[in-house]
This record gives sequence, C-alpha cells and structure tokens, in this order.
Amino acid sequence: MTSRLPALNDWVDQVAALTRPAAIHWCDGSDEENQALVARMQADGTLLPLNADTHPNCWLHRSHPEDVARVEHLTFVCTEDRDDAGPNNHWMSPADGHAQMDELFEGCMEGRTMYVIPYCMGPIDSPLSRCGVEITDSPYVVANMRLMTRMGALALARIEREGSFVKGLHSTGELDPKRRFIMHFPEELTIKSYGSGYGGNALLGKKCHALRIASWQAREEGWLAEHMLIVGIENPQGQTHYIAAAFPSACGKTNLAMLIPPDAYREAGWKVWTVGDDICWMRPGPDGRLWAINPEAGFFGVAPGTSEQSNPNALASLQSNAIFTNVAVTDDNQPWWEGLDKRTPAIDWQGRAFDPANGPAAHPNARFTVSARQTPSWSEKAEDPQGVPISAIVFGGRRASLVPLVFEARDWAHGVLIGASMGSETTAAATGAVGVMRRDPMAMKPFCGYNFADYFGHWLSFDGDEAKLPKIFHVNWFRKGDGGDFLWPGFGDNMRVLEWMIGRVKGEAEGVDTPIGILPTPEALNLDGVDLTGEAREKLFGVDTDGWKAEAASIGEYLSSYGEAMPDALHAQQRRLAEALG
Ligand code: OXD
Ligand code: MN
Repeated sequence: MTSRLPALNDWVDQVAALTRPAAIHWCDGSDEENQALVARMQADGTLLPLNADTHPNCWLHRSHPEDVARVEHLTFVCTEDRDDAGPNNHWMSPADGHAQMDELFEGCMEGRTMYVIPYCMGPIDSPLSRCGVEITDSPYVVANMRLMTRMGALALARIEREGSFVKGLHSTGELDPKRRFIMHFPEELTIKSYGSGYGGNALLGKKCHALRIASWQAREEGWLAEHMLIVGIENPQGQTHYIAAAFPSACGKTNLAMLIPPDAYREAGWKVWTVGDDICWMRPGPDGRLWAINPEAGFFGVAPGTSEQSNPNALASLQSNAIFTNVAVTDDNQPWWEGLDKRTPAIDWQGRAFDPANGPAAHPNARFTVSARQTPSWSEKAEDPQGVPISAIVFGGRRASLVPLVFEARDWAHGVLIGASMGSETTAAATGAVGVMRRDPMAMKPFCGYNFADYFGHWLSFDGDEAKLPKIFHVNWFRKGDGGDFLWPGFGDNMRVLEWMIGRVKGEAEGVDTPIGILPTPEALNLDGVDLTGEAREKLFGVDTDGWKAEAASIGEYLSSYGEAMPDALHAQQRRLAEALG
C-alpha cells in the first residue's frame, strides 16, 4: 500500500532509505491488523496475556527498567531562532538536531518492520482536529496509538484530502539512555524520537504532537493546545457545564475527569461526564466562547493509586481490552499495583518474584492504555465535531503549604498570571527527583513547544471585546497540615469545589475578595458530610499574607527571568498582587 499523497509517499521512502527496514506496513486500524500484531507481540514476549477470565483481552508489557518515564533533559525544541524555543525548553538548531537524529536512525530498522501510522487527533470530522503520521518500528506503539488516537484508513483519507500532516519518526533503537533523544522541529511540523518505547516519548500523537507541536500551531492559528482534562458537570436540572483543568502529570487529572460525586449529590441528580483526561484543544467559537475538543481517543493513565475508592470509573474501564505497562501481577495473573487493594502481588513489574525489599511491586509510573469509550462516564460529546463550550478553566498544583483549596481570578489577565505562576512538586511521571517544588506554568513546563513568554502573551490575546471567556480558578487538593496529613479529602469530594465554581459562573455563589483572588467562605461550599478540623478550615480557606508576600516576590523573579519578552501585562498583574498584599 501507498497513499495518494505524493508528499507522504516521498517521506516514507526517505525514511525507509535512512532506516533500512526489512518490511513496511501501512496501518489501516482494522481489527484483523490489530489481532495479527498482538499475536506477533505475544509470540516474541512483548505482550504477556493477563487472566482472560477476569481481564479478557488485556495484556501486560514490561518495559526496559531504564525506560519508564518521560525524559525532559533529553527532549528538545529545535527552532532557527533560539529565543523562539525560550528558556523553558532545551534548544538545538534544526540543522544540528536533524544531523544528530539522522545519525541515530541510520540503518536502525534493519531486520525490523517499519509501521506507517496515519492518525487524527480529535473527532475525524472536526474542524478543530489535526492529523499526523507516525513511522515507528515498535508494534507496541502501534497497538497503543490505536487506542489513543483515531488511527488508520479514515485518518489517511483526511490527510490525503487536506494534504498536510505532522511527521513523526520513532525508533526504539537500543533503549540505551545515552542514545535517547526526543526532538521537535515545530517550523517543519516534524518530530524525531529515538531510543525509548515509553508512552510520552514514543506515542508521538500525545505529548509531542498534541502539545508541543500543536501549541506552536495553535499560536499561529489562534487557538490553544493545553495539558488539561475536560469534564462535564450535569446539575439536577439537566444543565451541563464543561470545565477544563490543568494539573502537572500524575496529580489526579484522570481521577478528576472521571469523578464520582458524593452520595448526596448523586441522589440529588448530579452527574459527571468525561470528555478528556489529559489534553484539550480550545478555540473561540462564533459566540465568543471557547469550544474544546479532546484530541485523544483513549486514556494513558497512571495505574498506582487507582482503586475502587479513588476512581471506580477508571477501574471499570480496565476490565477488558486494556494494555498495562509495568504493573505487577497477582498469583492468578491479574494486574495489580500499589493502592489497588489489599492483595499481595506475586510478580513485580520487572518480572521478579515480589519482594518488598526491591521496592514497590508496580513501577510508580506504571500505566494503563484503554479506549475512552470503555469508561462508564464517557461523554458522547467527546465525538462532537464542534467540541464543548468551556465555562471554567482550573489550574492546580501539588502544594503542601501556602496555597488554599480554591480561589478565583478577578479577570482573564489575573487568571493568566495565576496559570503562569503555578507551582507543583515533581512526580514519577518524569525521570528525576520526586517532590521538588518547581514552577510549572499551566502544567505545560514539559510540553510548551515555544517560549513561555510568547505563550503567556498568546493567552492574554484572547481577551478581546467579543470574547465570552471562561472564569479562571486555582485549586490545591494537596494542602497538608502541620502533622503532614492531607487536609482535604479530595477525589469525589472535589465535586463540592466544582459546584462552587459553577455557582460563580452563574453568578449565584458567594465569594470574598482577597489580595490573591476570590475565595469561598467555608459556608459558601457545600460541606455537608465533610468533617474538617479547625486547622483544615483555616488553611484551606485562608490567606497567609506573609507567605503570599514571599510567593509574590518569587513570582516576580520568575517572570523577570524571561527578560524583555515577558508581557508587561503580566508584570502589572504581579505588581498588583504584591501591592494588594501590602
Ligand atoms: C502523561 C504525562 O502521561 O503528563 O499524561 O506525563
Ligand atoms: Mn499528561
């Protein structure tokens, strides 16, 4: 097979000449193709079958033990002008980047099959969607891309119609961390990734295309590509508000996207609909509101911590047709991870008999890949070509101290400052130290494909006369007390905070003006059935003025570190914050 698009055929020919595969397979996305691939991976041990009675058509993949997370220090944005990539990215010139990558790709597919994967990010007939083609030598990548994107014949037809696509070239190479790079060439809509099979490095439709390249495209075309879940909250009157929320990796986005409201809410008729759990593309509609799609078709979620209590919807979706990566297994061969339940696993993520002395049974960044449609809370609106209108944008980080449960921005520009100054403690989703506080603006630190200063400017530019923009909020589910315990129950109880936000959007809920923004009084939130200590009330609903003065100064320094490029409007917002704190 080839395509009717000469530009695509030429590129595939060039890649084949460089990588010298034994065979080329164009993926059509069919069930037969998938079954043949799975059989091949089962035969060579890439996929291990899990208990077919409890988990039909579920598979376990064990990655190389040194290839378990994104590698930010090996991820580059290659632009002609270094300033376009900004201090927030590792930079290389496109010429050097290509030279370095092409040397690695030279002959790397000898003896292997090269797969050509046409895919569409977003509903296949949506004007907001964008297409790409990933070339890879990994059948595991093909199987995951089939769950995560609209992949195959329909995507190819759209690519042929449109004539343009993002080019992604991937090889697992030798899985040698010293020969591993993920490079982006936004000016050429091109990605080259070598030496890793891990999702965020290898499923190029996800972080590489839908965030790094798409954020660049979005700036040129007047939209936003964000690291946000999209959730619909239906009230007892049947009215649904859609909320987009940005959190750093492994901070509970999937849980919030699939939240089950507390009993009293459910009995009253509240429902939660999942549109997306990781990425959101938003564009102003003719009515001035922001309309959003989830460009993905599946979930690549963090397994540890997922349980009947924290996320029953995710668990229900994982009973069949799922790929598990780096989880442990029980003695009857069911997938298992820390936080799932009280059983003791038999085999750890590296295939060894489980021994607590070796550390956790599942890798802390163990993942599941599953089609979004399998989730009980899946929203049919996820397939709507127009997307869904966004009423509120939420920014949130993992902050043990200082930051209250929720506050609202006074206006859009203030909201952009709140997003730009977001901080969070690092997690296992990327290699490196865990638990270190760093600024992670809009949860896009690892994913913004261009200079953050320009990105903030792009955000500010949406505030036009005709715009009917969402309200912006900041939340912190992770505030700890002096004894080190979490002060807020989180999970389903986060519904209480979402209800307040929707009340604010409708002009119904009470808020108190403070120097950092508008906070609910504890009375403005429905806390029926939540037992908060005095310390919790004070810390979750209070503003520590001295602590915030130091925070405001640190935000000022952070903004200044971008030099001249930082928009004055953000400096002005920071000054306003500092002055309000006195
Ligand atoms: C992810 C991540 O996989 O953010 O979604 O790392
Ligand atoms: Mn993510």
